[in-house]
Amino acid sequence: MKFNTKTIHGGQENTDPAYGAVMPPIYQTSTYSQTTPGAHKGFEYSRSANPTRTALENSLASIENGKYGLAFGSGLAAIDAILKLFKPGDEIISTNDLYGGSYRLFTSIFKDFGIKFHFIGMENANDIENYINENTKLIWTETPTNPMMNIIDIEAVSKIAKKHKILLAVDNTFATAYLQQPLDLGADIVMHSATKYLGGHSDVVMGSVVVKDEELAEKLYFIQNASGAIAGPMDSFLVLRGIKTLHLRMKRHSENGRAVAEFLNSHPKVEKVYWPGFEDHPNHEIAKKQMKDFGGMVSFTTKENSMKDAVKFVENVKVFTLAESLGGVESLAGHPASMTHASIPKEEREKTGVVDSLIRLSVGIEDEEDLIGDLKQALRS
Ligand code: P1T
Repeated sequence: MKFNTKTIHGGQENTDPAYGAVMPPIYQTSTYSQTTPGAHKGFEYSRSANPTRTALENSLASIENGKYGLAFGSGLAAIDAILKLFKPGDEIISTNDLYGGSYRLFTSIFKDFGIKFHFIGMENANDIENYINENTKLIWTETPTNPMMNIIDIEAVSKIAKKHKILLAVDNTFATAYLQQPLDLGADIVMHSATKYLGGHSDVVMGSVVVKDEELAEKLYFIQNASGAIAGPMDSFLVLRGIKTLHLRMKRHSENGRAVAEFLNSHPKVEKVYWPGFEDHPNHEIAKKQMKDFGGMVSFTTKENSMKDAVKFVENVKVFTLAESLGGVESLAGHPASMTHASIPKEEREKTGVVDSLIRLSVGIEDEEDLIGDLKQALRS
């Protein structure tokens, strides 16, 4: 099955054995009747499994070219479950440019449980080897990174991970399986904030994890059930519906993303635009190699280079909405330093370029002219 068919049918055989409903019903139930203890129709309690969630989990596994999908109550709950694979004394090497909430989870929760983190730039994959020792268990990457749009070479990192028998996890939130398939490039775990492009309509908070390896899947399933941060049936239905148009939306997000990046790049008030589609982006060739297109996320700074100016810009947009999050059909504008990345200490985030004047755009699927017109007027004011 090709990707554009998988988004609609992948893993969806027999999702409603009762009536043949084309969309899997929302099984809004916590429990399932049994005829004698242990005798049931495959479901016993909705923390362990729920048919609507299972339908979504099968779809997730299918679009990521994995075997096993797991849906969690949020992207951070998904990351939390992955990190519970490890124990005190283990070390994790993470990209230093990543979602602020992931950084907060690593440094404010798992560090206290005895896991050691190394945050490093991964634009040159070979740099990772300098941080590997016998305690290293996981390499954590995001690509493109949030919010600096750095590109990490998944295939190159996976070779290093395999050589040292370390797991490689890729947070695929910005690209989605439409643009990039980390498991095919050698990653062991692919994770999403499904809140974003997978859901696609800014109406649900969810996380997903997909793997190929059965033993790893069993460990993650055990954590999902034992810790309990599952996705609910209504939210599972919404994300499953979102995935059915993922290929159409991502194509359009990428077209509008390109138009916005090129417009900003030629604007006299704009200092620097971060978008991997530019030929002078440091890892443009890798982006071209591992992604189908460059997506709808664009970050930039203005020549004024001040916090005041950036804040004024995000206050003045009208078609774009000033809001946290990304990946919905509507365009959003954000100020990472005070919003999504406020939990990273200023000196740490500034090392990676998340300065006070940085603005991040999630370019939606509206008409390109309206989006550019809006950016023009906001830059003018
Ligand atoms: O918000 P949640 O569903 O828990 O997902 C966390 C998360 C994980 N990974 C990446 C790359 C993310 O961007 C996020 C959430 N990000 C935002 C809310 C944001 O505006 O960047």
